[in-house]
Amino acid sequence: MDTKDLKIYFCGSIQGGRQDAELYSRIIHKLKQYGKVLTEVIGNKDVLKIEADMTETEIYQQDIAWLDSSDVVVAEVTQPSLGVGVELGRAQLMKKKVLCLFRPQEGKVLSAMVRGAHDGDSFIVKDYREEDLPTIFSEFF
Ligand code: 6IA
Repeated sequence: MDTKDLKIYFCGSIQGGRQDAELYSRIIHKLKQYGKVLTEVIGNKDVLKIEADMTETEIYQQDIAWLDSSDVVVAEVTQPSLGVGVELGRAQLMKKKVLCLFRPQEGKVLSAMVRGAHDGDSFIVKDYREEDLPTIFSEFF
């Protein structure tokens, strides 16, 4: 498959905290080089202010359907988020190719349930700095 046809499910914290929202937006911009990002709204810094016209059940069902339809899952996991944890567990059960990105920093330790899932093949966990992203993505895709 041409990488441009890939469906990419990006995961990032929403209710877990929006301190990395601008970084998510830059990551999504880079991912668009490789395919269609299904979850672009995660990069919108005003996402918590958007008037939702969907119920939480509808959001959940839409996200699970998008996850199911995706070819790859990329998650920024530095800011802990219950929703991202759920998505990663589901993606693993769906046998998706997963890339988790963590920025090591003072006071933050990535959950063993994410780091421990690294298998070097279909579930990849990478410690990174933002400037490493072009290389990481070109190796992953
Ligand atoms: O527990 P969290 O809220 O931090 O979970 C974040 C993850 O769950 C993201 O990776 C999203 O894929 C998914 N998620 C959580 N809330 C929403 C959402 N809210 N819309 C889409 N995906 C979500 C409504 C925003 C809407 C008003 C524009």
